[in-house]
Amino acid sequence: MSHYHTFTPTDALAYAREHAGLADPSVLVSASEVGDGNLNLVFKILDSDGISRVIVKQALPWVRCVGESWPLTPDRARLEAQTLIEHYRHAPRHTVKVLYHDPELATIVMEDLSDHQIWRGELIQGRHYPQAIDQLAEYLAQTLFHTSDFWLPPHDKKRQVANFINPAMCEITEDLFFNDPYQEHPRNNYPEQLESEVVQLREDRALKVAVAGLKHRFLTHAEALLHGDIHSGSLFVADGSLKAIDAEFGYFGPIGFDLGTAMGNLLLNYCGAPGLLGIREAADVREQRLLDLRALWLGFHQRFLALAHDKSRDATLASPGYAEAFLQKVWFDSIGFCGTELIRRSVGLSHVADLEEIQDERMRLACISHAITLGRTLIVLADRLDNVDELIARIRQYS
Ligand code: SR1
Ligand code: MG
Repeated sequence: MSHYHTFTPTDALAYAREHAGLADPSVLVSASEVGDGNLNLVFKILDSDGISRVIVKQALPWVRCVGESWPLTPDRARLEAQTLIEHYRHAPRHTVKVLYHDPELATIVMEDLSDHQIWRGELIQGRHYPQAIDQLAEYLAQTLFHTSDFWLPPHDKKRQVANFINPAMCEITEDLFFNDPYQEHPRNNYPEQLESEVVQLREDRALKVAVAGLKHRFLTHAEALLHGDIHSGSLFVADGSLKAIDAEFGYFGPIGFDLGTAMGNLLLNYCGAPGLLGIREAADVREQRLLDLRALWLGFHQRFLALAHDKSRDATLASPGYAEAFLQKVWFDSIGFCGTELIRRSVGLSHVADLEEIQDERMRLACISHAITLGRTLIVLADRLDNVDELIARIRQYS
C-alpha cells in the first residue's frame, strides 16, 4: 500500500474527474462523503446542479463503525471491485457497474445509483417493488452458476478461487455469524431483558453442533463466487430495477450462504413488521415476505436448474439428476445460514434497522425475541424442512 492515503472530498473529486471516464470531467464540481455503512468511505461526486453523477468508494484500513482499534485490510476494495466486475459479466442488469478501481489506493469508482433506493429502507416503510424478488433470484442464479464448477473449466475455477481468497473478511463472518452469538463475547450487543434467551443459545448443544456444521461448510465449500453479504442494505431498488453493491465479502463459498443471507433479511423484516407498521399493514407485509421467500427460492431454483441443464460444461456434474440433488443440499444450507443471519443480527455486533428502528421498547424486545427463536428453529430443523412450503408452515408456527 505504498501511496495509500485516506481521501478527503477534494481528493475524491479530483480522482473522479480523472477516472470516471466522463467525456467532460469538468461537469463534476463537488464531493460529499455519505458513507453510513460499517466499513468504508463513500463519496457522491456532484455536478453544478447538485446531482450525483458518480460514486467514489474507499476502504479505510480499519472497521469504520468501530474505529482504529479494529484494523482491517484495505485489500478488500480489490476483492469488492473484482467480485462486482465478475458478477457484472453474468448479471449486468443487477450488478452495479465498476468504472475504475485501484488496489493501492483501495478505491472504486462506480456508477451512481441515486435514482434507486436502498431496499432495506423501502422494506421498512412497507413499500413493495413487485419485480425485486425475481430480479434477486436472477442475480443469484446467474452469478452463482457461472462461477461454479458446473460452468467454469477446472483450471479457471482454481485460479479464480485463489484470486478471491479473502481471509480477513471471511474471518469477520466466521466470528460474527458462527462464533460470537453462541458464546460470551464483548462484541455481542442485545437488550439485557433477553439475557436468558441468549444464555439458552450458548447452552443448546444441538444448536451449536448445527452451527458448527454451517461454519465448517462456510470454511471449506468453495462452490461459487459469493457476494458474501447480500442483505437488503446491499441492494438498491427502483421501479423495475434491482442492483447489488458492496461485495467486499466476496469469496468462493457455499451457494446456500448467499441464499440464506438474502432469505434471512426477508425474515428480519417479517419479524420487525409488527413494530414498524400498523396492525393491518404489518399483517399484509408479513404475508408478502412469505410470498417473497417462496418466490426467491423457487425463482433461483428454476433458473439455476435450467442453466445446469442447458449449459453445464462438466460432463460428470451434468449427469441427469445431479443438479437437482445438489440444489436440495443448497436448500438445506440456505435454511441453516438464514437462521444464523437472524440470530447474529439480533444478538451480535451488527444489527439491522428492521429491528432497531422499532420505537416501542416492549414491541422491539418481542420482535428481537421472535427473530432469535425463529433463527434457532431454522438452524436446528434445517435438514428436516424439505421444501419452501414446509419452511413457510414452520415460520407461521412461530409467529
Ligand atoms: C464489522 S462489519 C459488520 C457487518 O457489516 C457488514 O455489512 C457485514 O454484514 C458485516 O457482518
Ligand atoms: Mg456492506
